Amino acid sequence: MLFGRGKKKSINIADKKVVEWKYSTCGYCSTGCAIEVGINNEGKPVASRGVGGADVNRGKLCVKGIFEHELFESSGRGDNPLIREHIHEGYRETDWDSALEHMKDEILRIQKTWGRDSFAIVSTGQLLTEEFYTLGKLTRAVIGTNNYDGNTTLCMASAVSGYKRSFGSDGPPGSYEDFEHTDCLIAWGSNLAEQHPIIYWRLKEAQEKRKFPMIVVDPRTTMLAQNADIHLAITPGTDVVLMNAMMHVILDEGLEDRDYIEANTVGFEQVEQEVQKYDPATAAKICGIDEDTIRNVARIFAKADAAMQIWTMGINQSTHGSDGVVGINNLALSTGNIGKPGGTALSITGQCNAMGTREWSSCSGLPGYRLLEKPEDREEIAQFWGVDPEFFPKQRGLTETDIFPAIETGQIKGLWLVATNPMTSMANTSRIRRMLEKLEFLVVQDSYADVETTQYAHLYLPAATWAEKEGVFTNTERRVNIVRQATQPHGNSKSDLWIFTELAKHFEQGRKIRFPEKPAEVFEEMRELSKGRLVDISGMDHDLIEEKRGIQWPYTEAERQAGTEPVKGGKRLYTEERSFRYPDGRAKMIPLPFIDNNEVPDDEYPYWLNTGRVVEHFHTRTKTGKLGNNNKYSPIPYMEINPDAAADMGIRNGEYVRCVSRRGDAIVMAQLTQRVPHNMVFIPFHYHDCVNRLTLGLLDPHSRQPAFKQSAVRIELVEDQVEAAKLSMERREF
Ligand SMILES: Nc1nc2c(c(=O)[nH]1)N[C@H]1C(S)=C(S)[C@@H](COP(=O)(O)OP(=O)(O)OC[C@H]3O[C@@H](n4cnc5c(=O)[nH]c(N)nc54)[C@H](O)[C@@H]3O)O[C@H]1N2
Ligand SMILES: Nc1nc2c(c(=O)[nH]1)N[C@H]1C(S)=C(S)[C@@H](COP(=O)(O)OP(=O)(O)OC[C@H]3O[C@@H](n4cnc5c(=O)[nH]c(N)nc54)[C@H](O)[C@@H]3O)O[C@H]1N2
Ligand code: SF4
Ligand SMILES: [Mo]
Repeated sequence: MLFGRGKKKSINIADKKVVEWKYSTCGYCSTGCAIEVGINNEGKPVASRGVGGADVNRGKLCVKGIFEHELFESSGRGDNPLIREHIHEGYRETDWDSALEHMKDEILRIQKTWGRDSFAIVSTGQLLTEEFYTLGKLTRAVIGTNNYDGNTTLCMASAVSGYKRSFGSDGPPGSYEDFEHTDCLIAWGSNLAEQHPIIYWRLKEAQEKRKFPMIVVDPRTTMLAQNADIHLAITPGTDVVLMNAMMHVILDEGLEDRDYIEANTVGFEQVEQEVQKYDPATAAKICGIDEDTIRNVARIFAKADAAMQIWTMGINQSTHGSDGVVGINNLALSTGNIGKPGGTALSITGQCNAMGTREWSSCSGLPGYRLLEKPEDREEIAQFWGVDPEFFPKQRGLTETDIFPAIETGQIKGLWLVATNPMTSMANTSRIRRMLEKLEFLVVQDSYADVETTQYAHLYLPAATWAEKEGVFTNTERRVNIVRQATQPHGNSKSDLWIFTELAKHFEQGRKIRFPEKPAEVFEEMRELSKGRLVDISGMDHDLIEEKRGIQWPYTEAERQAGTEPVKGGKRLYTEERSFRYPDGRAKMIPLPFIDNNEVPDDEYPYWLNTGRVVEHFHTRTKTGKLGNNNKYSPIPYMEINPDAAADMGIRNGEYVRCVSRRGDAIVMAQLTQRVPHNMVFIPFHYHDCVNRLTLGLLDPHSRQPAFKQSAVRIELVEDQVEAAKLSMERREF
C-alpha cells in the first residue's frame, strides 16, 4: 500500500471558535513564557498558545501553560468574602466593604493591644509586580508592621542572600542566551527539564548546536541528570564541600584567572587558605563524589573559555543554601565567569514573579532593592510616598520561617496570608496547624476558597488570579513581561491590587497617601523609583513591554530617549570592570567552612527523604489538582523508592506504605525506580497532609530558608491496603 502525500489522514483539531487572542505571560513558573489566551465569541477563554515572536519561549509552552485558560473556571474558586467569629463555626458571606472594615478594625485592635509588630503579613511570589509594590506601600507606610515577608523565604532567600554577600546586591547577572555562548554548564540541584521545561528546551537547542559538556549535581537521577554528560550523585547537603574541593583543584593546578581576581575581587587569599583543607581525597569521603571525578570536573569547568552555572532548590533549600550560592559565585569569580557571554552564575528562579517580589514588594526592605538599614533609602521613599521616615523600621523584621514560631511564642497574634498555602508548603505541617489555630485573627486572601488555610481563618478574601487582572512579572533572566486582562474576575472576586487599595482607604493613614488604582499608574511610580538603581526600568511602560514581548532590566529612560532598542536576548550585569555593587566595585570572595548539621539517616530512620516537584503539578495543586489534563498524571501522593531497597523490605510496585519521620507519618504509594539511590526516597511536595508532615526544615543561618531536601525517614509496610488507599485519596479529588 502506498502512503502518498495526498493519502495521509489529516488530524482534526476541534475548532474552539477563538475570535480574539489576548497577550499574557504564564502564571506558573519563572521561565516567563509569553502566552496568548484565546477568547471565543461568547467572551470565554477557551485556548492558550505560545507567542511566536517572544524571545523566551519562541512559540512553545509546557504541559501547564497549554491548559492555563482552564483554571479560570476550575472548582473551588472563591465568589464572595467569607467571615466568622470562631474557627469552629461555619462561614457566612459578607460584602467587600464590611469585610475590609472588619479587617482594619481587627488589625488595629491587635496592634493596639499587643504592639505594632504583633500583626504579621506573609505574601508570595505569584502576584503582579504592581500588586507587590502596593502591598509593600500599604504595609510599610500604613499598617506599619515589620513582620512582613513572602513565601520566597521557602524558595529564593538563599539565592538573594548569596548574591548580596558576593556581589553587594541581589539580581541574577545572566540570561538564557548565555546557553548559546557557553563552553561548559554545571547545573546544581536543578531539575530544569521538569521544572522549567522551556528554559531546558533553550538549553538543549544550544547544546545540540555546540555540544558543550553538561554536568549535573543532584543526588537523584532526574530527567536533567539523565541527559547530562557527567552526573554527580552527591551526598545530600554537601555541595559546599564539592565546591571547595573543585576550588582546591583549580588553585592547585593554577587554572584560576589571576587578572580577573586581582582587578575585581577581594578576599581571595582567605578562600585560598580555606580550600587547602578540601583536597579531593578528603572531600570525596564527605560528598560522595570520587577524587578523580572532582578533579576532572574542576578542570573541565576552569579550562572552558566561558563556563556557566545554574542552580535551583537543591542548593537554596539547604542549611548551607546561602553558602552554596556563595560557593557557586566563588567558582565563577575565580575563573572570570561573570558578566561575559556564556560565563555566568544564574540562579533559576521559582515562581512566576518571585523576582518581582524581590525587586518591589518591600518584604526585606524598601522598593527597588532599597534597604531599611540605610537612612538615605528610608528618607527617599518616605518623601516619595509622603510619610514620616521615622515611621519605617530601621532594620528588617522576621522572615516567614521566623514569623510562624513567633505565633507559637505568642509574639504574633494576627496574620494575613496572601497567595500562599503554608498548611501544605511549610515543613512540619502539624506544628504549623497548631500555630494557625492559636491566632486571634487570620485572614486568607486566595483565589481558591477551598485552600487548606481557610479551615483556620476568620476572614477569607476571594482574589482574582492571573489573566483576570493586569500587570507585570519579572522572570529568571530579569525580563519584565506583561499579563493583560483576558477575562473578568471569577464571581465577586477582586484583583489583589483592588483589595490592597480599598483596604488602604479604610485606614485613616491610608487616606492620606496616594494609592493609584490602575496597574499602569502604579507602574509609573515604580519607574520613577527605579531611576539610577540597579533595577532600572525607567525606559519601560506597559505598552512597550507588550510590543517587545518582554524587556530585560536595566532599560533606562536615557536609553529609550536616545532611541536605543531594548536588547533582544542577552542583557548581562557586571560586564564592566569593578562594577559590583559594593562601594569599591569589587565582588567578595568568601571562605566557606563546612559543618554537617543535617538530620542524616541512622538505624531508626535509615533513608534520606528528598522532596521536590513533578512537571505536571504546580506547588500545592490548588490549580493543577483541578485541571484534568494535569491532575490525571499523578492524582495521588507517591514515593520514589529504589527497587533493591523495596525488595529488602518486601514492598511491591504500587503498594501503599507508611513513611515515618520524627515529626509524623504519611501514606504514599511506592513507585519503584532507579532514579533514587538505595538509601533515599523522593516524595513530591504537591499533596496536602503528606510529605511536609515529615520534613524537619532546619534553617539556613543567613537566609532563614528551610532545608526541605534533607530529613531522615523509615518505611513501614501497611497491612490494610484498601484502608490505605482510602486515606491516601482523601482530599485528593476535587
Ligand atoms: N512543574 C513545576 N514547575 C515548577 C514548580 C512546580 O511546582 N511545578 N515550582 C516552581 C518553583 S517555585 C521552584 S522554586 C522551582 C524548583 O525547581 P527545582 O529546584 O529544579 O525543583 P525541585 O524538584 O524542588 O528540586 C531540584 C532538585 O534538587 C535535588 N536535590 C535534593 N537535595 C540536593 C542536594 O543536597 N544537592 C543538590 N545538588 N541537589 C539536591 C533534588 O533531587 C531535585 O531533583 O520550580 C518552579 N517550576
Ligand atoms: N517539602 C517541600 N516543601 C516545599 C518545597 C519543596 O521543594 N519541598 N518548595 C518550597 C517552595 S520553593 C515554594 S515556592 C513553596 C510554594 O508554596 P506556596 O506558595 O504556599 O504554594 P502555592 O500552592 O503556590 O500557593 C499559592 C497560593 O496562592 C493562590 N493564588 C494563586 N494565584 C493567586 C492570585 O493571583 N492572588 C491570590 N491572592 N492568590 C492566588 C493559590 O490558589 C495558592 O493557594 O513551597 C515550598 N515548600
Ligand atoms: S515553562 Fe513555566 S512559564 Fe513556560 S509554559 Fe511552562 S509553566 Fe509556564
Ligand atoms: Mo519556589
